[in-house]
Amino acid sequence: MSKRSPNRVSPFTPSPEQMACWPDISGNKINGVGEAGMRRPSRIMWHDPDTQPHGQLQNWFWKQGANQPELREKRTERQKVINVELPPIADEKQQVDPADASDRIRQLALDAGADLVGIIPVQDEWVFEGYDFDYPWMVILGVAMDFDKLATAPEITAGMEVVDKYTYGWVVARPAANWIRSRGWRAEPKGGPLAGPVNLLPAAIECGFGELGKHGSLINRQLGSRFRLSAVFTDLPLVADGEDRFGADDFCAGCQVCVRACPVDAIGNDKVLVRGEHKWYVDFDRCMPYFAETFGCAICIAVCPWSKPDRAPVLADRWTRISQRRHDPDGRN
Ligand code: B12
Repeated sequence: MSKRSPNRVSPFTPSPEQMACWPDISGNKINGVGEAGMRRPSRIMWHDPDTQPHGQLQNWFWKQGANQPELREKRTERQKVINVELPPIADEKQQVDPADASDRIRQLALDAGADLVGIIPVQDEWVFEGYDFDYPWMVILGVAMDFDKLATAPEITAGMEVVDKYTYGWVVARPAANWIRSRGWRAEPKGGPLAGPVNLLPAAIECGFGELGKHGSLINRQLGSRFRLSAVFTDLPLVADGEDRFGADDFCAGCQVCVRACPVDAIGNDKVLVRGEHKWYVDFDRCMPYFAETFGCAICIAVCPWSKPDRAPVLADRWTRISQRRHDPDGRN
């Protein structure tokens, strides 16, 4: 039986113009596939193009979008939001109780429209190679994506929703950053599309946003795979949140929806050793060519069974129980 779903756009042949932009090195090698040792991630995409082997390809991707008037307009709006100047940091550093500060930050982000907020100390192995980064804390924010728009993936409507939600990620991060600065501490908001200094997924997992799915994105117990991330980096001492596990990893092990839907077979059924961790991994060299010609694809998160509106809480409830029975059948823990 073929694992291909009937509606796959296959086979896909990338355009010669795109392929001319590809470097000789495999993106999977850059990501550290097969490496047993832990190390910082290397820059693969969405950094300064002159500092990464796939920089020319990144420029080509930007150009494709710039040729689409609607997308270009949304990108321009986003840039305006990114460019808003930060208020100065107050001269006098106020001592704020970490628990009170964390509550305040969480509330500010929620009031600004964030759907998820988590707080975590930054770990060295999350920081991309080559960045000078000296913030000890980060606040991570999640903003939900519109399911109907996402479901059009790989059409441009899904790509435009990605741009909109990147813009919104900046909007929801600014009030917390501004408040921290008004107390005399350093704080910087950081949204997409550029990667910035920190690999966000391991940080978001650690502060309770959910589990890594087979499709290489997070699965959250409320929003499934349908959300984007932004962050605030700060030196204000805060209180860390903990992980949230509810069986998504076990669910993914037995589900093949994204594997079958991926037009370019970039998603596998087995975990892969990447920089010292066995984890779900999406093949960069297969994913990227299609991504580059579909304004960011997003089929994998659109078809994920957890992404359907109202579905994630039901699945989380069910899979918490299944997973508990599987891993602790006698209920000893
Ligand atoms: C570069 C990048 C890409 C690249 C390459 C990704 C890659 N895996 O090689 C491309 C363009 C292909 C891409 C595609 C997509 N991306 Co992308 N991408 C990024 C970006 C900017 C940097 C991540 C990176 O460099 N990864 C390469 C290396 C470091 O990856 P890795 O070692 O394999 O580690 C990955 C995971 O295994 C996990 N991870 C890393 N360490 C550890 C440790 C442990 C213990 C665990 C459990 C997991 C874990 O996190 C990493 C995320 O890629 C982030 C934003 C950010 N600052 O983090 C968004 C980001 C990860 N992408 C995102 C999304 C949604 C997508 C797409 C669905 C596209 C879309 N239209 O939305 C696809 C999915 C394909 C995929 N999963 O690979 C979201 C995920 C949000 C979420 N809810 O999970 C992010 C966070 C953007 C955002 N701000 O919201 N992406």
